[in-house]
Amino acid sequence: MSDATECLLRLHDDQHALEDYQSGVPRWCSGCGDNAILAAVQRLCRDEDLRPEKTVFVSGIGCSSRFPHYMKTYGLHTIHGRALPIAEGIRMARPDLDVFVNTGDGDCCSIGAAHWIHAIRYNMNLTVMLHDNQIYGLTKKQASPTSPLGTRSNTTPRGSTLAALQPLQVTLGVQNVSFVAQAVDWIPEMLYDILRAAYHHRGLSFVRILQRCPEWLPKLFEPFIKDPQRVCLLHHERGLAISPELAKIYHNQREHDPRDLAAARVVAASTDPIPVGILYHNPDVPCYEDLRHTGPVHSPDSVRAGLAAEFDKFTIWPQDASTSAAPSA
Ligand SMILES: Cc1ncc(C[n+]2csc(CCOP(=O)(O)OP(=O)(O)O)c2C)c(N)n1
Ligand code: SF4
Ligand SMILES: [Mg+2]
Repeated sequence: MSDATECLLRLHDDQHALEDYQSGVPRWCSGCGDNAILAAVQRLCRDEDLRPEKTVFVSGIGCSSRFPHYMKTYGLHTIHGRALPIAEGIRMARPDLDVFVNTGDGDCCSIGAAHWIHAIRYNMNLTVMLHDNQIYGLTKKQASPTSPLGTRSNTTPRGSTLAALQPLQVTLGVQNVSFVAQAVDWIPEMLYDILRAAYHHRGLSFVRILQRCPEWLPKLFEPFIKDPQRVCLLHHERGLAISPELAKIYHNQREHDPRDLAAARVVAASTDPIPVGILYHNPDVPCYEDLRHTGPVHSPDSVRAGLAAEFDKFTIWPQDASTSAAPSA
């Protein structure tokens, strides 16, 4: 983007309101946790005064992947499992944009698993939300890799036979991991604080959000919602503080230093109580786009000229064709 265009955009820079980020009426079921995630993200955009024209939401396929439709920003509702590499491409070409990724547990941990692992290692500056409802929602109840052992679904009518994959543990096991957190859709205050910290981290922030799907697994998180003792809030001076209001409800708290990777792995292993907060944060891991930074981004004209030069190498001009040897049979 030229300096002149940048200047013109700034002329219209009023403080944004919530409505500036809201688009359409979400088609998610009532009570779906995706609604709470959307509300927290729109609030974050408003509070950080993100410019809608410089913000992009990228998703794969699934109920949760409808997310970009409901944000009045740029957005790409892409291909199943491919949100991360597409977001990385955007980041590489347009480092001036804020790039968010919304991906489901099937999208990220099943068909997109290879991209997930490599995205962690590349550590590009992206805010990634894993909407983990532990089921394939859009395709009407198939078991996902994160479905708890014994989950009855259309693909596992007698109950799933494999132990659930643990996204936090997987992510914390990958080289160059720099930010890992867990949120739950039913504690909006923590969800917001975690997303805000994730947004401010330079590098790939991976936020797993336990998300309710009342349509296919209505009882999944009920015991944890009814008994606050089964949720453990993480706090630390280098992480998040717990507000007095939350502390009144959630007595189960743990001081956890997010710089301690070994301790983060221990915390990640717990499924009951559910740890909520920042598990790991290392601001010193380099971002791939910084390591590969090659100067100014190419302009459309320079890209066009470069492509024309490349294609010209393969052009067969009429005079060349008449002198070239006939292909042998
Ligand atoms: C290549 C390909 N394979 C399979 C599908 C079918 N499909 C669409 S969404 C989906 C799973 C969605 O589950 P999840 O990612 O957990 O998202 P949710 O709907 O639960 O938010 C599948 C298997 C597809 N669209 N494309
Ligand atoms: S099927 Fe589940 S995940 Fe999909 S919109 Fe409904 S409640 Fe949400
Ligand atoms: Mg899902």
